[in-house]
Amino acid sequence: MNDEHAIRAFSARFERRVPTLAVRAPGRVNLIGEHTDYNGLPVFPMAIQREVRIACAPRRDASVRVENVDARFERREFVLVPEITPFARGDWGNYAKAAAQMLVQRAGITRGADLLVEGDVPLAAGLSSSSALLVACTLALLAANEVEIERTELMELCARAERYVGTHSGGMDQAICLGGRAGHALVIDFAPVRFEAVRMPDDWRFVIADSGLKAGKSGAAREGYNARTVECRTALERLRASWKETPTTYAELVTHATTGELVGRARSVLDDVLLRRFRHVVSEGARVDAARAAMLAGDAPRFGALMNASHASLRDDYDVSCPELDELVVHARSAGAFGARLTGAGFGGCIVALVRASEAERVVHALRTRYHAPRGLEAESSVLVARAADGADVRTV
Ligand code: NG1
Repeated sequence: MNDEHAIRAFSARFERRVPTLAVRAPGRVNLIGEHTDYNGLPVFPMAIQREVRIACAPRRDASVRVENVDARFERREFVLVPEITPFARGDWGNYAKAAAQMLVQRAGITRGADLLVEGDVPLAAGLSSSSALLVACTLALLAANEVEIERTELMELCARAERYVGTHSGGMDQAICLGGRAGHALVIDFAPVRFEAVRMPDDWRFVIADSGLKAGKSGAAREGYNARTVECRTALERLRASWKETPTTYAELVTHATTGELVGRARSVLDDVLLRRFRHVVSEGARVDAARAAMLAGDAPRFGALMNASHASLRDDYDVSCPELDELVVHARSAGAFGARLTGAGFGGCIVALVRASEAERVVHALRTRYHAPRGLEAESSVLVARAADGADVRTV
């Protein structure tokens, strides 16, 4: 939406008021490092050109009114008070409430705002539309209250704020949304959050393909996600109880021994399921380090091989893939990708594949004709060549 169009759309919804702030917050694709963030191990995502945008008019009172250009999302209103009661579980307005609750507690904000939301991040596709919405609402309310919070603190605050909607996420999505850098992917570490921007080689492209299977934040996918977080915690606790010198976090653990040694030692302590979860987490953390080195060296075959290994681990050890995602990665590889893997939490959503720039259109076409067209899925919007974008920002209009 251009500025003029945005202003007209805004005025039509909010009694001819005029927005003075424009916020954008990008979605993201995770290149490698899946289900590591909530275990305190690194991730390697990049912000993408798909984004959530908010036009915002600060108010004098404490009311927050949120409208969405997408008619599936009904208008929501609430007031900034010390304890903001959530809407029903799964309600989209809870992302605005999550931002507001966090900012009331952290910064004592008192000024509400009228917010008009629009965006083109596919929903429930593992591209982090929800965190983009939360971050966008946060930046809008901060600016409306003329409060500034330093970016890394904001990353931590937004990660914690998302728990308001019932998600115990690890912090990757909020960090990349706020910290993204055009032309770069970010290696992000946690506790405390810190990151390094790694320049994307000019002839690399990441292709994202949607399986068409929704991996929503409610329902089975969320239960599966939360179950994995518990399993990982349990695995660590069991190891700690049986190895006297065992460090207390995964991050400490991996500095003491190689993946092979850790898995070897865990074998006598953990049952089959916990052992496989553990093996995924520690091996995936190591793959992030190796992938960082491969990107710095411009070694696409190596990066691709690591993506393939990541997918196998997510499928066989972490049990978060599904036949559709497995099929998509096979198509991507056979069309010439260096490597491909599911991206995001899994249980549906998208895959990501590394291809040479000159091959990108060919791989996109192959995926559309082999996977999307036979299923009657909208081929055009289901496959995307990602561009590494800048993180979220707010400007006055
Ligand atoms: P998705 O479901 O792809 O947005 C989730 C978590 C991340 C991370 C990945 C798995 C949320 C908001 N995000 O991402 O923190 O744990 O799964 O690597 O739950």
